[in-house]
Amino acid sequence: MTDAFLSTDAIRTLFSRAMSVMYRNEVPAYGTLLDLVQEINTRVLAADPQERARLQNLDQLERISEERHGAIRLGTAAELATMRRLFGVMGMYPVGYYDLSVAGVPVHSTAFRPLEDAALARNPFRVFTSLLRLDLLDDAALRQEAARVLDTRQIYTAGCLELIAKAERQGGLGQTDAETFVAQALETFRWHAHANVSHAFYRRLHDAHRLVADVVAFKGPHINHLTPRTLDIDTVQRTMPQRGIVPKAVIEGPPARRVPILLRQTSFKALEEPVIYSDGGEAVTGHHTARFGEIEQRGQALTPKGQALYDRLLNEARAAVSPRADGSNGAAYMAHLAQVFAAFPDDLETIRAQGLGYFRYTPTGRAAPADADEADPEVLIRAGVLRADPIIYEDFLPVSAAGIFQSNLGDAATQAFDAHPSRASFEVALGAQVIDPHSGYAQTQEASLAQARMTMARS
Ligand code: OOG
Ligand code: NI
Repeated sequence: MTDAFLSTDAIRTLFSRAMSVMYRNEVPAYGTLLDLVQEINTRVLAADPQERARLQNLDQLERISEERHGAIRLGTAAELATMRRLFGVMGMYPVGYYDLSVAGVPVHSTAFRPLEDAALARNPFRVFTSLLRLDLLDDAALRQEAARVLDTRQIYTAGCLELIAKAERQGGLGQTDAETFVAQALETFRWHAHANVSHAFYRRLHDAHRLVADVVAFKGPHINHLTPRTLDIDTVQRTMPQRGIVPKAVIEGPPARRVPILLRQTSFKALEEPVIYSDGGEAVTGHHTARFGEIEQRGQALTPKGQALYDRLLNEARAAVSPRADGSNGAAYMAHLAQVFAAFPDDLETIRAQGLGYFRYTPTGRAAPADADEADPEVLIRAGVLRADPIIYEDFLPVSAAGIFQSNLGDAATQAFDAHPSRASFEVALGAQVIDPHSGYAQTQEASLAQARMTMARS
């Protein structure tokens, strides 16, 4: 008999904590950022007892500063298909399709994350996972050689592959297996200072695109950043330089608002790290820039209508002032962004009335009218028997992701690729369809309302 299976949530938590420890060792500046985030979170909570109580109620206080996501970049379809199975062991599934070719980055991506409310509440850790698109490069000889290098590498340990298969066969892993699985999986995400290619070939890859070198030249898809949650992103952004870390030029996403929406994120710039190339016996050393730290602050998930308004305003803001990588117009950009976003309603009543955001409905406990099971939710809210709280956004934003990529690929002029969304080919590589993010939010909203009506009808 096998011992009881560990829940996928528990395996995910073992994994995210182990990743955090490993990354702090590998990238000390990341530890500095984590300390800063923690300090500012503590300060925010001390100054705002109401927010503190709210988070305590949600049982989120203890893990407030823990990692929320990380990111990797894969080289081949086979690597992606196995990654899907690896994350499956931890209850993480591919949600959303992000085409980053539009922003000059030759990848397309998904985010592996938990789906259910309860799982997200226990540990929302996600991994933004990109697949390199060699097909977008012009140089056919380089494409071929890069594909050959990628096809001969094995990014998973034998032990990891065995335990993935065992988890699939049995429907889970016991404690001991889960611990071994996490230790083995960690090997895939570790930094390898020894490159897989010669210095000359590294240069060719790098000249084609920095990102191509980052994926092809190494033995594995090193985790390139982790991202804790901050309760005050503007303050962390401002304070980073005092701790000796260089923030990217601007905070990505919407401006600061009374009602936070979607996702705001910023990062410190990737560090130069020593690399040893494989030049047949001889050790040739050089540098590679890839790994950084990021922070995020999440707000309300938007309906397709709200998302369309967000996209329109963001495009409008960027058409007038586009943030320069050197930070020289950062303040002007942020100020202009805030101005343009004045057109996005900033109170929950209007957001609800205009159908811009998703809400979770709960009964307040006050006696409900007899027709509570069919009355208009707005009437019930006005009567004080129903409350509506914003549902938090759990996904990513393509323009923001591109900004994070770009700021960490160096400040050289961005390369243009023709927009080539190719969701179908991504799904073939993945071996599954990606899940539509909106369906989850809409379902949560509807289910909460149905549940609230049932509860009110019974009371
Ligand atoms: C991923 C960048 C995207 C985010 O938070 O939007 C991302 C990468 O640089 O590989 O992590
Ligand atoms: Ni990120």
